[in-house]
Amino acid sequence: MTTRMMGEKVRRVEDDRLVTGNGQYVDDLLPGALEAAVLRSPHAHARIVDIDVDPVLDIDGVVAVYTYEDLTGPMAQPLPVLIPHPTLTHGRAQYALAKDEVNHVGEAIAFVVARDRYIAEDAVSRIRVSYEPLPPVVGVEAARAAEHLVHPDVPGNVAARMEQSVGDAGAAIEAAPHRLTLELDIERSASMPLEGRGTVARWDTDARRLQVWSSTQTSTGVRAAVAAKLGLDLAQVDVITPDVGGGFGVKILHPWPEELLVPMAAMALGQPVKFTEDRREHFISSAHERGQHHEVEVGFDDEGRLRGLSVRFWHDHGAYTPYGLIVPIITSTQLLGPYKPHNYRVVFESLYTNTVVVTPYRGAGRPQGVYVMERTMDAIAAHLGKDRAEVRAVNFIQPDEFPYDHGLTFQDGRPLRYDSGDFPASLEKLKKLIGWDDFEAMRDELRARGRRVGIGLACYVEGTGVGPYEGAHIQVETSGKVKVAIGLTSQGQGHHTAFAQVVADELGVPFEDVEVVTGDTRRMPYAVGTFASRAAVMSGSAAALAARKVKAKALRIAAEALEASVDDLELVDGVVRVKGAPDSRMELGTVAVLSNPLRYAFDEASKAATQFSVGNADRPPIAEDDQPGLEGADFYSPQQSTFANGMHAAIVETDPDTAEIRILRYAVVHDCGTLINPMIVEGQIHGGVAQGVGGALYERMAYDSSGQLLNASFMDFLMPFVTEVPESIDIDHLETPSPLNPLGIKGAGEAGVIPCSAVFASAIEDAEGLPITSMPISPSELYHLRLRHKEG
Ligand code: MCN
Repeated sequence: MTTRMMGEKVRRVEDDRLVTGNGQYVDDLLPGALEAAVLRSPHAHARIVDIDVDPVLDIDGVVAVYTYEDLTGPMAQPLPVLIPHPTLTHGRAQYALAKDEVNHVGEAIAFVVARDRYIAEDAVSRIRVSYEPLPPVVGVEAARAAEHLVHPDVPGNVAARMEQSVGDAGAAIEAAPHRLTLELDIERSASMPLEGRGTVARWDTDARRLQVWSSTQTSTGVRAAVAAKLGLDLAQVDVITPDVGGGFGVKILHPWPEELLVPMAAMALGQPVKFTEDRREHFISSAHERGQHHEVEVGFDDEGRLRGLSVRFWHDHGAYTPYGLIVPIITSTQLLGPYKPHNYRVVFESLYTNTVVVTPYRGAGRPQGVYVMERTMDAIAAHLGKDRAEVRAVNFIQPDEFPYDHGLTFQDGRPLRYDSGDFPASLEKLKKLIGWDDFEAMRDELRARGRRVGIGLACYVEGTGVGPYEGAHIQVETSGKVKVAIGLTSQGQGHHTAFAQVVADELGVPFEDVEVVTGDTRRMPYAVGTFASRAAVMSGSAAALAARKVKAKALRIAAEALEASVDDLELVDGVVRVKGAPDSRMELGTVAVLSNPLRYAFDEASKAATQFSVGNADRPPIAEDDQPGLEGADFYSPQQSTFANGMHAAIVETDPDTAEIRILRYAVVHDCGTLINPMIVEGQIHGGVAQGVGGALYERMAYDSSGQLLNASFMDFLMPFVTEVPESIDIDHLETPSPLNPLGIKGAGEAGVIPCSAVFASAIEDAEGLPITSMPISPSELYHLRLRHKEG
């Protein structure tokens, strides 16, 4: 009996290499390459009057200096605005090097290539730029006031205004027995991968081929952008993604200036060129997210059942819109979570500010949406004096209502339709896991002893596994080993393990015989990338489909050789055998040998290749419509996203004097459909919760009114240490398989982070008895909130 690998807690095959320091990151590659450094704007908003690079040109070791004036063809055009949307009437994109204006501190102005990084950095500091400072617009309030404009041709700083509604929210709220209004804020944060952005490129002048290694979440995206911007044929560009030390969204589809400038310089100079971002550059020139201000109006009945919900929010988009409206659209559509508001109206404005651009950061707009919806649920419960879990339960979409259509449309115009879930069952599991029903007594008892403890919960639904497609190529080698090429890249999600599990089961080979290769356009040139918790659904499905194809072919070839019918064969543990006749068998490696019409026979005794044969004299022919080689590829393209869901709960204690916030317990119930590897999913949840703790309690981008980021280092930008994240997280899974893909999978990679701000707001509010309406809430904010309430 062979072990089924799907659903097993298999240890990650990639980890030994990584934790023993044997990973290979971009900066480890092509030692001796020329190194680049970037001159970045010190102003949040300014016109560039003049750039003088002369003082740099004579520096020994400086090889080239580029400014906008040196860019030609497509490189002189703005970077693309990805994912356009009809309501994005005023989308704006930056240039690879600023043309005549800078719109945030950190925007790239000049690119210096030198013998080493020290020389490049020194040279950068000697470029003279004269600026004409312009008034900066910092934060949502200043953008709305529109006293100054970020882009002079964008009235009111409004990149886009979008509205969607179902039913008549206004009338329903008016007619409801109870009404509430809330104002809720969430501040800017950002992904902080250990490895920043990095690119190295080499141009082969003779072959006219460009090789690029990039720390990216999408090799094919970099390839497409580099080819288009540098005027190359796609086939002239290979992009290879080695180990990546985290991405969390910041390395997805949109090309960064440096990703284009490095290959451009490598081609021009005929020498390899490398750029490795430092931490400060990551803060001021990559991407941020989360910053939004929300106004909520809700109408409900005596049970807490939603009658109507109206949400208006303002999204701080930063200086440009590289990803169109994807983040605020996700907030606006996925805010509803597991609930049925019946009448819903959402309006948002996306606003330009002179700050770093917004691109999707793990969770992408959902942490804000969940925070808004769950704060609303808590407010309803408080207003009615009801249990917070109960109020949620009366609003749940029921298990027999799937597929459930909210009546909203998503970014691509398709309806937002949930495919599966069982919210009441998840809530019951969560309540048990955290001890919800016993908590009240415990809280009262601790309070009597002067301790402040509180419990909170939050529910969410997350669209995952977004299309359009993903593929897998599988090749069985003559040794019987199986190579699986997946087009997307891996940043630590355990793809090499998980997809090997899928293929081992689907093909019928030992897990140890399967090797997964990711992120190499030479191996799989057609792919989209790793984001939106899509790899398991997309590449998992593609790997299963490709494995089924290869298995069918193996059985066809083996059937000829064994003189059996395909229906009588099975492929188990890497051996094709006739069911019920154990001696009638053939190793999969032998099938691979037979699949090749041109081959040597191998003499076991002399360990030598003995007999060369062409054609099919001594072997059964491969079927007429088959192709040589025991290999095959398949692609998976879904009709719509799958919707994962989950619920988190936390128990916190706040110090009555210092306002320190301690997490006493944390529990998660998660439903990502069929689990490929529960240990990986749990690891993803742990990582997500750690990130969510940061977002809820510590991390914020502290801009001053002139647009300077005051905390652009790990000394000042507080991230949780191991001492701040929960000591353990209790996790329970619910598996409601998705009917939309062959394995029933839904995504899991972002789930951990999504409800954290909502959970901690709920728990701290419970402990303190004070309304929490702005996140993050650090001890000092809590302390000041207490003071304000005492005074007020
Ligand atoms: N998985 C599973 N069973 C399921 C669903 C998922 O075993 N039913 C496994 C998958 O096989 C995969 C992992 O869980 O190994 C995550 O799968 P998935 O939800 O498809 O997410 P992706 O692989 O597409 O990863 C993207 C997601 C996102 S959007 C961000 S941001 C993120 C994240 O993953 N960035 C990460 N997790 C990260 N983890 C690390 N270490 N580093 C990052 O940069």
